Amino acid sequence: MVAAVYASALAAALFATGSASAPGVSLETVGEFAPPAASATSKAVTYDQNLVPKGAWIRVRQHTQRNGATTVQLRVTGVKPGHVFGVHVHQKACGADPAAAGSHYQDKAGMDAGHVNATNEVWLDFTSDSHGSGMATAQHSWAFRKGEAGSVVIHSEPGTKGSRAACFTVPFGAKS
Ligand SMILES: [Cu+2]
Repeated sequence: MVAAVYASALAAALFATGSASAPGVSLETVGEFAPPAASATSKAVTYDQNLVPKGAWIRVRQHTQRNGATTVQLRVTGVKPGHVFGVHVHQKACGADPAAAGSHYQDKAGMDAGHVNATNEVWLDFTSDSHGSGMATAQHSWAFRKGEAGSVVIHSEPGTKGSRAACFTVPFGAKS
């Protein structure tokens, strides 16, 4: 009974975000993490299997309205339980080298505290539950510039201090 109620709620949510008549950009990307050597054909690379084991899953959704307002949703399963992760949208696609994803995507470019924050960047920090699942949502009034947002990087710590534990290539869409 509980499962049936949950399923109907999920179907309603999918219908609301997946409507063909909705203006703007709607994107959903799903991946299964693998270490770099095994991920030549995967979009999801783990660099730290203690935090993001092989076989963990990630789903990223983007919805950008015609006025530019953008929502990014993150869902992960199979990561280390009870851990606080830092997550940001980065500029480039993932690679075998954790540095391949480049810097954070920013609405207005700058390296000071006035630019490196969750308002000017897309932060999706989350704490995994006892089963290793987690989710986060970020909402902004601005849209991505075309081709300048290419991945979601999962870090070992929240905020900006953690090392890169995993990366998921997501070709974020620009406002049409
Ligand atoms: Cu980051």
